[in-house]
Amino acid sequence: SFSQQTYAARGEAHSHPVAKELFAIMERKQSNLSLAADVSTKSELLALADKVGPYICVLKTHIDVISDFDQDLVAQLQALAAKHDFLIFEDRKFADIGNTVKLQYGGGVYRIADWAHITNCHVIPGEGIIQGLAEVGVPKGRGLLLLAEMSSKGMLATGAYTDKNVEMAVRNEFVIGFIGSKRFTEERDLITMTPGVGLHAAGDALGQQYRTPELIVTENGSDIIIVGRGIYGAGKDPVVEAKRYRDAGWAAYLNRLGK
Ligand code: 5FU
Repeated sequence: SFSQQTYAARGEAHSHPVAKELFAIMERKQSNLSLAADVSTKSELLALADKVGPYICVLKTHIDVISDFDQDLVAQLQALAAKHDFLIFEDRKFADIGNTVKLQYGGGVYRIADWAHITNCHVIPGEGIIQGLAEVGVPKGRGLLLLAEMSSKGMLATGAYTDKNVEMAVRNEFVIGFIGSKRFTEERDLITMTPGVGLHAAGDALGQQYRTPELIVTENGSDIIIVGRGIYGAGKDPVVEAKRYRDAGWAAYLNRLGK
């Protein structure tokens, strides 16, 4: 199983450039932690990314919640990604027909494909969404995650719907993995990234549910933990918390390998 192999070995064997780079970063930094940086201004986002950058493999953004977004923000994020050696994942959750998502991914105010190494989509419209995104993303060397599951209470991505995500991921080279809670397939080395990870609470008032790095990485075989408020939440020192989650995620990975 890919879960029994090191990130380094998986990176060397991988055919997708984004996955290859991601595994290499994880190994270099000994980190399978992604920061969900859900702050609402440019200065807060840049300050948080600069502080926590040394401890993460991926910075996950919701660029449309930044009230003073401009192209300089993107340039500065890219500079921080180079400085601290992490990838940028815009958690856009595209969900429209192929032709529309092409416009949304490549253009508009945000021009996501120009700066996000990774983005994601729902497959609710059918496989054309992947084809539309691929037309923009493949020439730019980007990668896509499918939302095979979500972390929130009562979410509807289950059973046959989740299975369809896995089938579509296996046959589309642009897809590098999933958002979900576990490893889904051994057919290609598809990466699972898991949000809803926290050591601080069981959930929030709006349906979020938190599980531990041990459950997600050691038991379920997921590859990357995504942590937001557990790191930057009220009263927390983001550097202290990022180190804590980085260490917990890496220990869970070493346990999985039996080391
Ligand atoms: F796809 C998903 C999902 O199923 N659950 C999520 O929580 C994405 N997320 C994102 O992860 C969500 O939009 C937040 O950006 C982040 C979780 O943040 P938290 O502060 O750790 O709860």
